[in-house]
Amino acid sequence: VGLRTHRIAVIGAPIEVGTSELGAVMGPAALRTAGLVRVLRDLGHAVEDLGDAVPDGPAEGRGLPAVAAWTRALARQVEAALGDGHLPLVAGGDHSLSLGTVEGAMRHCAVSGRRLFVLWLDAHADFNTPETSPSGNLHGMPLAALCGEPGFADLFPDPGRVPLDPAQIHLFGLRSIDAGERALVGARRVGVTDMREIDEFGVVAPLRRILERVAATDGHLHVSFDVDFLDPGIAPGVGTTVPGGATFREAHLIMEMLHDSGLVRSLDVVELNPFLDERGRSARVLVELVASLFGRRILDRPAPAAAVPSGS
Ligand code: EXY
Ligand code: MN
Ligand code: MN
Ligand code: MN
Repeated sequence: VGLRTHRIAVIGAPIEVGTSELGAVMGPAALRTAGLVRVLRDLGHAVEDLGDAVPDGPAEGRGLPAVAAWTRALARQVEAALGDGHLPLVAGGDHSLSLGTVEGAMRHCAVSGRRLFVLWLDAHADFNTPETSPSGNLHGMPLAALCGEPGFADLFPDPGRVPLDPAQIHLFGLRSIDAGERALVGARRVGVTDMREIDEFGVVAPLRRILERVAATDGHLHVSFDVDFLDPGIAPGVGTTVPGGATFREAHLIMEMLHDSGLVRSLDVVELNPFLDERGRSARVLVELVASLFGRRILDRPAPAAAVPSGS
């Protein structure tokens, strides 16, 4: 598979109001320092670094109004970048930023007519509501909010807003879920590939099924990559580590399969906390993985067809 070049719009989202652990505000700077823009340009992509987003309204405090200010700004910027034929790459910042990025992709898809699919690479489900959350941290709630669950009126005040269909979401790498969100994820029939399934079947078969589903409708795949999807041993720079995460090679293979699918049209890289990192190690691992998602190859020959029969 030849390398597909893109016009990539890098947007920093220095947001940490969604969590109680400070530091993710420095995530965009750390990713740039680790060479995020350079590696993409070296691969031949046209990369525009649009700098950091600015919240649309007051953003003090850790409540819904602050997150709503970021969401308005990011939704507008992502929709504009997509409309301009770019692939928005939003570098965070805590996972509440995905309220804006997914909302922006939803608005674009409503115009383009493509179906939006969300691949959520994360140790967590991020499907809590203010009622079910054990922490009150909004970075644990973005998917519930996007799907129109109760408690988020301040975030999406438009009564005519069409919520994200939970069946278009696939959680991948799940290994930490709270009781309340577990009930919701089950009731809403959200797609899930947890670490148990990955341990038993590897990443190829589950991911191939997801990609075939997206390809069947020529959909828009939005990838939301939470650092804590990775094992803390390779990525300690995140505030919500959970043991038993993806190895570098599992994550690397996922990125290469995503590139080869040609289906990724928007990307978030979230939750990097440089304050908890070790000499930029997690930032560098993330940049390596993003490079693989955008076509960095070991050899130029096409990837061998996996042994797994398609649709199995
Ligand atoms: N489920 C826990 C909570 O809701 O507080 C932990 C959430 C961690 C969220 C990080 C972004 O993935
Ligand atoms: Mn441009
Ligand atoms: Mn998350
Ligand atoms: Mn997480």
